[in-house]
Amino acid sequence: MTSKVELVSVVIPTLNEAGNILEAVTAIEKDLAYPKEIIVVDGNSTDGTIEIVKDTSFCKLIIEPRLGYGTALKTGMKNAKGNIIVMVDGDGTYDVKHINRLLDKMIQKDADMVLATRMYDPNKAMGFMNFVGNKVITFFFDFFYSQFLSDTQSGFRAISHEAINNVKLNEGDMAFATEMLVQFAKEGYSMTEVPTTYKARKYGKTKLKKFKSGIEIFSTIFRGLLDAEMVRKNEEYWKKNWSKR
Ligand SMILES: Nc1nc2c(ncn2[C@@H]2O[C@H](COP(=O)(O)OP(=O)(O)O)[C@@H](O)[C@H]2O)c(=O)[nH]1
Ligand SMILES: [Mg+2]
Repeated sequence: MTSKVELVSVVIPTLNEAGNILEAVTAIEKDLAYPKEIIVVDGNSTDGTIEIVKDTSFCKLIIEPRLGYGTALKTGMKNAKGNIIVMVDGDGTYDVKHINRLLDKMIQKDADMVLATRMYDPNKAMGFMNFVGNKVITFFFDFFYSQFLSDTQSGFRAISHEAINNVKLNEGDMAFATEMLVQFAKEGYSMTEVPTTYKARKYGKTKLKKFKSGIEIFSTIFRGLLDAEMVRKNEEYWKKNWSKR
């Protein structure tokens, strides 16, 4: 439950995003209507990203030399002071102008997480393979965890800091985003969406390894179910046997 925005910590992972990062952080600094801190977690970029971030007066820079999207976000979240964390990529693909929509919806719905969904984007900027992969993953996730999300792979989210502190997150790479949803669903935290638009990457390359991440994401979804099943069986076992002690 998040009934009030006290401070928003925007956490942005970057790895060689020199041509994208300034536009993203400048837009956040300008458009985010709530009290904020902007934390960039960089994986030792070699293209000048670090210098660009240092030159802004409004970003906190953390260097996380251990590679991985999830590892970078976890480090950023650990250092975040806000009661709400917004995570967003530093590659200029998400429309950060919509950041207030996430927070407004969070308050309006008293939600624990709000995701920006790219599935209603009129420009359909997502690549075909990413779109299909996302749809399949989202179908399985919604079905098994009784949710109604349309874009489980969205990396633009507002999250209750308290809720994220209550769940255990182990994935170090792209499956981190799905693991978070699995853990939130299992804990009964509420998740909802707002529509956003999406742009193709203008500079640099994606770090997503589709096959490797696909396997990791599916095993995260199924591992979550095995755990849930085990908990349910344990619970049944104890209920049945408690009185026979
Ligand atoms: N610090 C850090 N950031 C990363 C790493 N891998 C990806 N990122 C950043 O995480 C965001 C998402 O990665 P991206 O390559 O765009 O993945 P895609 O959106 O799935 O294509 C971007 O801002 C990347 O720069 C990493 O190992 N370390
Ligand atoms: Mg990207």
